[in-house]
Amino acid sequence: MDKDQGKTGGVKGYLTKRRLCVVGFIMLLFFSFGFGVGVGFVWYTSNDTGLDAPIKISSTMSNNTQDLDDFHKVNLLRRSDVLTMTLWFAPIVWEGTYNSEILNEQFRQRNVTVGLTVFAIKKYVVFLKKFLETAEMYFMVGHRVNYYIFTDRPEEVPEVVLKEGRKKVVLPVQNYPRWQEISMRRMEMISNFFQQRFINEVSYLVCVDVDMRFNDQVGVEILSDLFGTLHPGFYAAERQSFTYEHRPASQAYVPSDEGDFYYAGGFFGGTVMEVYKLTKKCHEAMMVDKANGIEAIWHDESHLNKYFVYHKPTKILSPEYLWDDDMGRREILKKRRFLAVRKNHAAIRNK
Ligand code: 5GW
Ligand code: MN
Repeated sequence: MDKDQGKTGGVKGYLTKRRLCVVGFIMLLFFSFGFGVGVGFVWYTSNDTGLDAPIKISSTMSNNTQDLDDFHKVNLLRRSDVLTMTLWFAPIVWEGTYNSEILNEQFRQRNVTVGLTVFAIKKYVVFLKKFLETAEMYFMVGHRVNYYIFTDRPEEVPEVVLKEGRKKVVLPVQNYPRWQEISMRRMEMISNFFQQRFINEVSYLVCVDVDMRFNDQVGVEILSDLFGTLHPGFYAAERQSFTYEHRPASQAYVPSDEGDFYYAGGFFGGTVMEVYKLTKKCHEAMMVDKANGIEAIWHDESHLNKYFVYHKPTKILSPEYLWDDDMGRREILKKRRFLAVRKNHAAIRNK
């Protein structure tokens, strides 16, 4: 009895207020170390070097919206106004989340060549001049670039003076009477030139709309195995409002409890191999739809979005990389790098 009492008394005596303070302080140190490692990890991954290791991603990771909220809070540490990393640890690229100097140096050492694919079918050749001129000012400055211009009017491709290390490749292709098909067939045509050109000529492909102009730097910070761009109309939207294809009969169908972001059809890319897999798969899905007499609500964009639900991008570009002043709130951006050109739909599309 005495012994026990003594022991208890000893513990009590040992845990004086002052000692409690010391223990508390040590525990605080311990926790802040863990916190520091956590913050360091967020910092490290959001400063993606562009030299990517392949990332294996579970498609169910983002189904818990509570997790998404918590994750958003962690990311408040990095840039207080925007999400800078996905639940599968893909960086989301905004101005202020990367270091151009370091990245440029790394990609220069690898002597990377970047392919930029663009389609100018029928009247859309009118967009090429501004597109190419501004790309010379802002796209992959200081790196090797091949422009791949898919067109049914090769003679109307404008002569634009290109800087050293940059060249233009005109790829004659057929046109289609329906505009939806012009847009959708891009997937097929890109995949068709994989063997013949891309695999031998470039490391990465960047696939974009032509009715656009560059307005600020778009550099190697975008490069990764597989990347997509947040659509300027949906970057702040909830999943329920994403305009995925909701009819199960379409190959582009995304169930209402799946999907992370709504991506723009007008800016995606990755390594030649990843872009090949993406474009081939999307094209095949569109052919199945066609045979079944169905066309996805937003055409190739719907199929791209479906693809990204099950093949998570290894990097995501903020709407800085595909902006439309008619869609989003301009104030949220520090840079508007690639802008939709206003078009007279009636005049341009139907000729
Ligand atoms: C697209 C819509 C209606 C009529 C014609 C077209 C069209 C698209 C065309 O006649 N020629 C053509 O080359 N395109 C390609 O498809 C362009 O690269 C264009 O950027 C892309 C997607 O079409 P957009 O840009 O009109 O679609 P939105 O969603 O940006 O308006
Ligand atoms: Mn467009």
